[in-house]
Amino acid sequence: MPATGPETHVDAIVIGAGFAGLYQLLCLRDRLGLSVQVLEAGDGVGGTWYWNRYPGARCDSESHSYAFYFDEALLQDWNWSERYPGQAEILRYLNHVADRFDLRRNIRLNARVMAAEYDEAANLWHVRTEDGARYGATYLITAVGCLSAANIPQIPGLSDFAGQWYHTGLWPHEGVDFTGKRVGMVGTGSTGIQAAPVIAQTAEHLTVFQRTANYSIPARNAPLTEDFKRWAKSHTAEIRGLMHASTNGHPFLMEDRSALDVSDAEREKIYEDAWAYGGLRFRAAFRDLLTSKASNDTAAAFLRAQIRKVVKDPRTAAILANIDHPFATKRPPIDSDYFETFNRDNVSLVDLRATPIERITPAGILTADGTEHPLDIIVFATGFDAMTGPLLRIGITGRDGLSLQEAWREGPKTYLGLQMAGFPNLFTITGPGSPSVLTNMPVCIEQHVEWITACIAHLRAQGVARIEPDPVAVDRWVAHVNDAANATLLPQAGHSWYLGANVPGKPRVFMPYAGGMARYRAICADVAARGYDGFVLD
Ligand code: N01
Repeated sequence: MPATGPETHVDAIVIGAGFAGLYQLLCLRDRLGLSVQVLEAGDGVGGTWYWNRYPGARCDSESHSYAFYFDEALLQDWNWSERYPGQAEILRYLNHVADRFDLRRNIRLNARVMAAEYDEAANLWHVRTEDGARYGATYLITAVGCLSAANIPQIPGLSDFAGQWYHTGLWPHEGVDFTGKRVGMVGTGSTGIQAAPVIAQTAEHLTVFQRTANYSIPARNAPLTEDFKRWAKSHTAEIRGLMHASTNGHPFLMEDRSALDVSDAEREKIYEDAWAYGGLRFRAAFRDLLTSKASNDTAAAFLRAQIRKVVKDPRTAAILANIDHPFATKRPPIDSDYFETFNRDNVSLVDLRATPIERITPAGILTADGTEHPLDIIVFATGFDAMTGPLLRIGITGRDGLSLQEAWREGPKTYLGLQMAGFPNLFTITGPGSPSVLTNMPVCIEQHVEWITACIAHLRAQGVARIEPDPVAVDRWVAHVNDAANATLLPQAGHSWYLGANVPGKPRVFMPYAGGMARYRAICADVAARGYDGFVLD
């Protein structure tokens, strides 16, 4: 592909070649017969799993559910090795999917999209990549993920640091050797909680800088038994059905009981069992953990007590258990020996609430109490400019020169998380306003891709040139997204990335749809069945 030259015309451009982009390509090309160009910034497919190669990177969804379910033969042929799939295994899986369905011939790698502009007269999206290549397409579909724009904190002095620093989401492919190094890790979200135990195994010393203490539940990862593998392969329809029926797209349903309806002893036993079983299923132990503060308090108390039981040094345990938000109002991490790691001699914890970071010096991190923590390597496990960041960084301009930045000045406004008013024929897979990050992502991605594919098929069958949402429908959906969040405890974690609170200056709006995946799926199906109600087709 030449670095510059005439515009290449296709029916559809897909940005990104992770789970979403790969499946969208397959559907548009093989099911609808469209010409499709996928543009991918990385030099390989895999999206999240291409970029996030930090130590300990592993999915929190169980392997048998973290997969495409659209093709039975693919389900039967692929073998997962552990209860939770590691980064390298998921990347192998996505490469297998790309090869199996002959997807690579329509994917351009190392092609970061720098601008996408809608041309009303031609009804075309003009797309430009970093190297100057130009494309034109009727349909533009973003498959850029929700957690792909790294949030690197603006801490004074970083450029003077004499050692190396890394963000977990942009991890070097050759890996990082921590042997004999003094490592500082900033951030204790899902990523930091996965990385710390692994870094501690080789580092001379690991200092964890914690701003917000976090709950975590043991993953209990283990190799899958042959029995389980056989069971999963012979129950794919049942597993798919469960995932489609559940709130979060996982293959288990929430228990239909309140945490307040059982005796203290029964509740303790239920939590003990859920702790021993491990993983995100803990959250489903009672139906009202995210809707009743009193119920949530019981889970929070249990989880804080577990931290105190595991961590031997009482001062360290107190800092780790000093959690300021209800359980699961920030995305609940699951871990392999996270709290146990603080019992190691080569690991220490700094409480940034008591002593915030003042600056980074050439030799390490200086905290407000005047202590300079000497470091050779800093790992920023500081998360992402979530959901809106990946879209805003593309440089999207809709009708009449309306930039996405301008349209979303007060926060993201979408209809169903799928489209924005003023941006005809632009579809956003797992966009803000969809359940996305609150779910097991492949389930949510398959639903979005299939809805978009059916929608484009409808437009073509009916000879419709354009689709975009009615601004009234957008306002109604934004209000509904807010109502759904406010019906839960989720907005109570005031510093969560769900609210955009982790990025200075970002509007505080609860971004994902908290009404549940099953309900969302039904709403989308209903909208389509009623002739794309709320959309303008012309
Ligand atoms: O990011 P996070 P993440 N100074 O934003 C801290 C998914 N995921 O990469 O809470 C000091 O959750 C910040 O502190 P605070 C999953 O959806 C999935 O861990 O803002 N600290 C927090 O502790 C997850 O939720 C999987 O006060 C600073 C941490 O950095 C999402 O990705 C694995 C700081 C960031 O936590 C993001 O997780 C991993 C600063 N200036 C991730 N800025 C799997 O399923 C931020 N922090 C495998």
